[in-house]
Amino acid sequence: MPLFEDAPSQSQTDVPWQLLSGYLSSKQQQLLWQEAAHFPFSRPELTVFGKQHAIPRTQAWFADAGCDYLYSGLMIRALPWPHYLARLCQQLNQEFQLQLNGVLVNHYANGQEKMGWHSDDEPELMPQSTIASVSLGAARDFDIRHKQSGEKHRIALAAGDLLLMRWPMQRDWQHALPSRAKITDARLNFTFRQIVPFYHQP
Ligand SMILES: O=C(O)CCC(=O)C(=O)O
Repeated sequence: MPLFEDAPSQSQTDVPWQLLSGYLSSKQQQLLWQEAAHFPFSRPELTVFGKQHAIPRTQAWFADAGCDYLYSGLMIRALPWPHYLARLCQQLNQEFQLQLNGVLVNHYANGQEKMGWHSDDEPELMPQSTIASVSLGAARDFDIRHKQSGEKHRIALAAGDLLLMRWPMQRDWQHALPSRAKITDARLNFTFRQIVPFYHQP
C-alpha cells in the first residue's frame, strides 16, 4: 500500500499501480548495489527549446539484443545484462507473468538529482505492457498525477520496494521524482520494460 497519498484518497484497486514494499531481500539489495558500482553510467545532454541540458541524474540501459531505446531523441544501444540484474528480471517475469527484456537504471547521487514529469510512452515499448520499478538506497518520494483530472498521489519508494505500473498507467498518468534538498544519500532505480525487439532496426 502507498505509505501516504494526497487527497482524494483512493483504494489501490482503483489505480493501475501496485506497491510491494520490501520486495527485495537485503542480500539481493546488497548484491545489486555492489554490481551497480561497475555500471557505465552516463549523463546524456538533451536539447530542450534549442538549448543543451545535462540530465539531473545518470543512467545506463541494459537489454536483450536488438532492444535499443530512443530516449528524448537519443539512441541508447542495449548493453548486455549484468548477472544479478538479469536474475532479477527473470524473477519478475516468472513471478508476475511478464516479458520484460530491458532495464533503464537511474542513479541519483543525492536529493538534488531528480526526474521531471513524464509518461513512459515511447513507441518501442510493447503496447499495454507493464513496467516494474525497483528501488535501492535512499527513500524518495514518487509523484503521480492524472493527465486529465490532475488527481495526485505520492508514494514513498524505499530500498527494496517494487512498484508495478500496469496499463493504462502510462496512457493516463504521469510520474516524477522531485528533488529533496535534505537527502544526501544516493538512490538507484531500475525500471524493467518490455521493448519490441528490433523496433529501431527493422
Ligand atoms: O527513479 C524513479 O523512481 C523514477 C524513474 C522513472 O520515472 C523512469 O525511469 O521513467
